[in-house]
Amino acid sequence: MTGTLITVAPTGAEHAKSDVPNLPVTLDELVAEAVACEAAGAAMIHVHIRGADTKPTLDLGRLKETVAALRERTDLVVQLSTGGAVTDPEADRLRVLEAMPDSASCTMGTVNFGDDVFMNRWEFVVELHRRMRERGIVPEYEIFDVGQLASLRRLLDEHGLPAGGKVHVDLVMGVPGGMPGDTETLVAALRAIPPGATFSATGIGRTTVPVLLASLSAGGHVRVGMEDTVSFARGERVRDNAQLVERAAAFATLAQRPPLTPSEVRDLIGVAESN
Ligand code: KMH
Ligand code: ZN
Repeated sequence: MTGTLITVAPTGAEHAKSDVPNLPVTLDELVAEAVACEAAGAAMIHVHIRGADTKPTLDLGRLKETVAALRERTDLVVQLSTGGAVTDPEADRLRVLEAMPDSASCTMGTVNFGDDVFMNRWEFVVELHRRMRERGIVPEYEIFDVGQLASLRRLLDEHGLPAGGKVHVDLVMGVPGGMPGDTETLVAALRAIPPGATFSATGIGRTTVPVLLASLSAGGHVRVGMEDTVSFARGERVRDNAQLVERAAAFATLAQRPPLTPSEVRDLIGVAESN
């Protein structure tokens, strides 16, 4: 069995800086967190950016600047979110790819998202997949519910393998409206995953630790970060993203599947070394 890919998702689009003062929202804060997370064992970063007003943005200039800064200061595989915030229009989400990250998220269907709806129409998903392949950007297929894995199989059958020729999935568990974050559901999802695909899992909120342990025990990889939880333990707020990565790295090492390096992860998911 291989080592563990640890992805850090440091910011997300949901938490407000006013509620979570240690959330990295400026470029300097993001890069400082990224450097610390790489030192703690992360190999990939899943990036949402914020504007000067600290609100989520998909501004292309800022995205390009972010990709460049992360490449300059870290060796992390840089993955941009095309999910954005639930309010982002499709055109803006597609334009994210023009920032030319190593990888980008590609959510495989529409899902209720708390009190909101995270829209991912079939035609939009196909267009994301097509444009990523054209640009050599490796997708991470984000799965919020088990049925979305059937859509992934359909996508691969009808439109072929992604750039890099490998299929990597991230199970995002515990979103209110999506699949629950528990071992039984993770095992059910694995039955539906395309053969040969690699997978990560992340659990939102209090499902973070159970999902992390379930994924490690099932041979999977993990995503952690303040996008997914701002609570470290009952009654204890997260100190910073590196604290979550350190814990994931410790669990992975205990499971005898220590953290993979960014270079090993490029090989695992099919990102070209030159990116
Ligand atoms: N912020 C969520 C609405 C992704 O990054 O691709 C969507 C999300 C998924 O976080
Ligand atoms: Zn995200």
